[in-house]
Parts: sequence; C-alpha cells; structure tokens
Amino acid sequence: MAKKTDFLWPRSPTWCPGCGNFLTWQTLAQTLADLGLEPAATVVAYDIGCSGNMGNFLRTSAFLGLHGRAIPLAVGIKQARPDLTVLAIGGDGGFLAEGTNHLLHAARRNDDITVLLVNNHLFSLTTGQATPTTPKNLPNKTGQLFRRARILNPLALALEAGATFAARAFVGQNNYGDILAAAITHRGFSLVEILSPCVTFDPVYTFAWYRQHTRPLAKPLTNRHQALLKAEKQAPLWTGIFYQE
Ligand SMILES: Cc1ncc(C[n+]2csc(CCOP(=O)(O)OP(=O)(O)O)c2C)c(N)n1
Ligand code: SF4
Repeated sequence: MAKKTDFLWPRSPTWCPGCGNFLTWQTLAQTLADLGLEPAATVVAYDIGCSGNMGNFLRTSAFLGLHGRAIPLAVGIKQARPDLTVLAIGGDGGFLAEGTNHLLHAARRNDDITVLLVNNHLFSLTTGQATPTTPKNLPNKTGQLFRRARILNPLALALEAGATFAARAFVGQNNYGDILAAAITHRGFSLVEILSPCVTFDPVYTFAWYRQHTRPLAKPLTNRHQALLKAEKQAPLWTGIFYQE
C-alpha cells in the first residue's frame, strides 16, 4: 500500500516560504495514502497558478492544463476512466473567473470529481490582481477598477447549481485532512473551498486572521438552502462540510 512519501516528489516546492499551499500539499499526500489510493490511479488536473504548481511536487498521475480549464480536463479523464480517482486543483482566479462555467456545469451534472478550489483571494502567480473573491478591503494590483463588483461565493454558486457535496476548510485547521477525505470519497461532484493565505500579496487574510475568524461546523446541514445561507455568512466564517447528499 502506498505511503505518504510515495505521493511526494523528492524536490523542494518553489512556493514562497509560509505559503498556505505547503499545508495542502502535505495534507493531501497524507490523505491520499490514508485512503489507500495509489499514485498512478489518482489523477489530478491542475490549473495554471501557484496552486497549480502543486503538480510539480505531489506525485500522482497529472495533467497541467490551460488556465481555467482544469475542471473539464478532470471531467473528461473521469468519463474515459471511471476506475480512477480524479481531482481538479486550481485557484479562485482559474475556477471563478476564467473557468466559472465549468465549475457550475460540473456541479449541475454531478460529475464524479473532486474540485479543490484554493481561495487566496487573488491572482497570485501573476503577482496579486483582483479575482471575483477579492474582498473590498484587500489591497491589490487591479486597484479600484472593480470596486462595485459583487464578490462571488464558490460554495453558494455550487450549491445553487446542484452540488451534492460542498465544504470549506482553512489549511491550518485540525481536521483539514478529514474534510479532504470526505470530499474525495464522495460519489458525485464535490467541492472544497480551501482558505489558503498568500503570505506575499495578502497582508489582511493571514493565518492569524483565519484562526480568529473561522469557526468549525458541528455537523453538515441537512437542507441545501440552509447550507447555502450558512456558506454565505462572513462572521463567523464557517468551515467544515456544509452539505452532502
Ligand atoms: C487564459 C489565460 N489567462 C491568463 C493567464 C495568466 N495567468 C497565469 S496564472 C494566473 C493567475 C492565477 O490565479 P489563480 O487561479 O487565482 O491561482 P493562484 O496563482 O492564486 O493560486 C493568470 C492570470 C493565463 N496563463 N492564461
Ligand atoms: S505568491 Fe502567494 S500563493 Fe503564490 S507561492 Fe507566494 S505566498 Fe503562495
């Protein structure tokens, strides 16, 4: 059976020291091993971005696609090979700007893939422009251009589209691996919004901020509408499994 180290390439990640992506990388490797999965039979479709850079460090079968297009890649791979475990990993820019349509339709069709949306509130690889999740108080390189734009909530969108599993996790929370495991073993479409600090371009939503403002849900909500309302709350910012069918 594969061990955690079998899921790690023996090379040092090039993320900035302290980046939230380190925790996702390590937690995911441990989770995949704990689930008894094999690196070759696990496929990750990566988007372009700092989160997509994980493909160079997580050792699974992988496909690094175009920006915004990791989800249709994952869907196609799962359709061709239903025996494989298939994930898509990308950022809030890739999945909520360029690729929003793919997220909604995969949720609507209940495609049997797991989408890990690494939300760092910015287009980070391109050095900090605003995405559809950038809060109004977060300085960014797009300046005031989109100051009137509404912020998108990935969980609310996915639940409205029909997602059968929706969760949110902060990379620093104790049961992060359990949430990833539940999403990966869910049969049907699963989305995890991952709250992941960008320590280089985000001075506001730091590890300390998330520790102070997030609160874990005791258990999943049984009603889609209630899950949606809870997912939209900002204070406290709930984490955990909001909904599972
Ligand atoms: C179609 C297309 N548009 C824009 C780019 C430029 N680009 C590369 S990475 C990136 C930012 C990615 O941001 P996000 O998806 O939020 O991931 P992060 O880097 O924050 O993890 C952009 C805009 C591109 N490569 N392809
Ligand atoms: S720019 Fe931000 S998201 Fe990208 S590696 Fe550095 S800290 Fe991580």
